[in-house]
Amino acid sequence: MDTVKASNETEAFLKTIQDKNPHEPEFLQAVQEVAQDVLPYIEAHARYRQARILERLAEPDRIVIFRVCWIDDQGNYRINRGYRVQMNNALGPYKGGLRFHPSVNLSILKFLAFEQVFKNALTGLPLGGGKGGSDFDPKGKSDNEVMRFCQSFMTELFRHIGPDTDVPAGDIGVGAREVGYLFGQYKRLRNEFSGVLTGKGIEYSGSFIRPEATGYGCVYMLEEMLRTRQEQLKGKKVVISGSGNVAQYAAEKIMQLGGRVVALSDSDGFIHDPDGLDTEKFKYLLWLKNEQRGRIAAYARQFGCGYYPGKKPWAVPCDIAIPCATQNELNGDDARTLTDNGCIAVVEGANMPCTPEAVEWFLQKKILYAPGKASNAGGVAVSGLEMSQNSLRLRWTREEVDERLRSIMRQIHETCLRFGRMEDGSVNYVKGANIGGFVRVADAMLAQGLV
Ligand code: NDP
Ligand code: 2IT
Repeated sequence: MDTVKASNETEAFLKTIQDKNPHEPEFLQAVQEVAQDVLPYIEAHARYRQARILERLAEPDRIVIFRVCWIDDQGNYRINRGYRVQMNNALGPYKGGLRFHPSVNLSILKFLAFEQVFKNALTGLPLGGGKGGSDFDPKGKSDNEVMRFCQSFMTELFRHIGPDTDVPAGDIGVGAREVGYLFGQYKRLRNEFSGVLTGKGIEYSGSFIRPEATGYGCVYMLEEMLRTRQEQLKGKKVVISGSGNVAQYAAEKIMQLGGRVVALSDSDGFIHDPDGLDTEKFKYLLWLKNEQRGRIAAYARQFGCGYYPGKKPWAVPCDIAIPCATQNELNGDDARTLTDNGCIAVVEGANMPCTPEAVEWFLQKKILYAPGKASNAGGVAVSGLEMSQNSLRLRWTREEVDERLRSIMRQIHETCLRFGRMEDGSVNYVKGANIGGFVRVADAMLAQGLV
C-alpha cells in the first residue's frame, strides 16, 4: 500500500480517537504510536480492517471510577479518586498494575491500559489488559494511613475484580506493602483466599522473582539486543533513571552481568557515581528506598559521589540508558545528548518514558531501542506465572521462574525480529512489538466474534 494512503488513514483514525477522547494527551500518544505501525499492516490484511479491530482496541471494555474516603492520622477526612480501566480481555482476564501517584488521571491510566494489552499479548501468556490506581500519594504517609487507604480502595474495587475476571498488581507507588493491604481486604470481603492480585509476598502465595522480574527482564532483553550487534554488556557504562522497583533490579542485573551502573535518580534529582554500583551500595539502595522510603540524595552523601538536584541523568555519558521512572521523562533533546555521547542502546523499563521525538530520533539513528511494551514485559510475565502457581496451588523455585522469565524475554525478542526486521537488516523494535502484540490480540478477537 502506498505511504500517502497509509498516512491519510492514520490521520483519519487519530482524528476520531482525539474527538472521542478530548483532553487525554497520554492516551492519544500511546494510540498514535501503535497506529503508525499497525494501520499499514491492517490495510494489508483485510480481515482486521473489516472487523475494525484497532478501533475496538482503543475503546475500553469498561472503566470504573469511584470515591475513596479514608481518615488520616490526625483524624481528618480525606477523599481520593479510584479507577480501574478494563481495556481488553480477548486473551485472558484483565491484567495490569495499580498506580498510586498524585498525577494519576484517566488519560494516564487509559494509556497504560492500552499499552498493557499489547505487552501482555507479547508475553505469550493468557492475559488480557487493564490498569488502575488513584491520585492518592503514599509519600509521607504512615503505614497505618496507607493501610486505611488501601482498605477503602479495595472496599469498592473488590466487586469488579477476581482471579478469573481482573487481576491487579503493583506499579508506581504500589509495592509489596500496598499489595499486602489490598489483598488482606479482598480476602476479608470475599471470605476467599485466591490469586486475585499478583506481586503478593512470598509468604502468602506470591512468586519468587516477581519483585525482580521487570528489571531483570529488561536486562535479558538488552542482552538479546546487544547480541544482534555482536556486543555484550560486560564493561558497558549504564545510566538508569528512577530508583524504585524497576530501576533497582535492572541495576542489580546489570551489575551481576559486569556492566557499570553510574547513575540513578528520583523525582528530586540524580546521583552520578563514576565507580559504579557494587554489592554494598546495592544493599544500601534497597534499604534506603524500600525500608527507609528515603531520597536518592542520601546515596550520594553515603558514598561521597555527585548529586544533581532538579536534573535528569541523561547528560551523563553512557553506552546504555534504561529509563525506569515515568512517562515522557526522556525528550528529543535528551535523546540527542545520549547519542552524541555515544549511547548505543536505550531499553525502556518504564512505560512510554521516551517522548515521540526521542523515539523518532533513536529510530533515525538506528541505535538499539526497545519500547516498554516489549522490554518491561517481564514484570507482568512473572505475574502471569504467579497466577499459574496460584491455580496449581504450588510454588516453583527461584531458578525455575527465572528460567521461564528468560525464555519469555527471548521469545519477545524473537517476535520483535519477526515483525520488525527492516530491508537494510536493522531491527525496528517499535514496529516489531506493535505488530507482534497486535496480531495475537486481533486473532483472538476475530475468533470470538463481535463482542
Ligand atoms: P516505583 O514507585 O517503585 O518507583 C518509581 C520511581 O520513579 C521512583 O524513583 C520515583 O521517584 C520515580 N518517579 C515516579 N514518578 C516520577 C515523576 N513524575 N517524575 C520523576 N520521577 C518519578 O515504581 P516502579 O519502579 O514500579 O515503576 C517505574 C516505571 O516502570 C513506571 O513507568 C511503571 O509503569 C513501569 N513498570 C513497572 C512495572 C512493575 O512491575 N513495577 C512493570 C512494568 C513497567 P520518587 O520516589 O521521587 O517519586
Ligand atoms: O506496567 C506493568 O506491566 C506493570 N505495572 C505490571 C503489571 C502486572 O500485572 O504485573
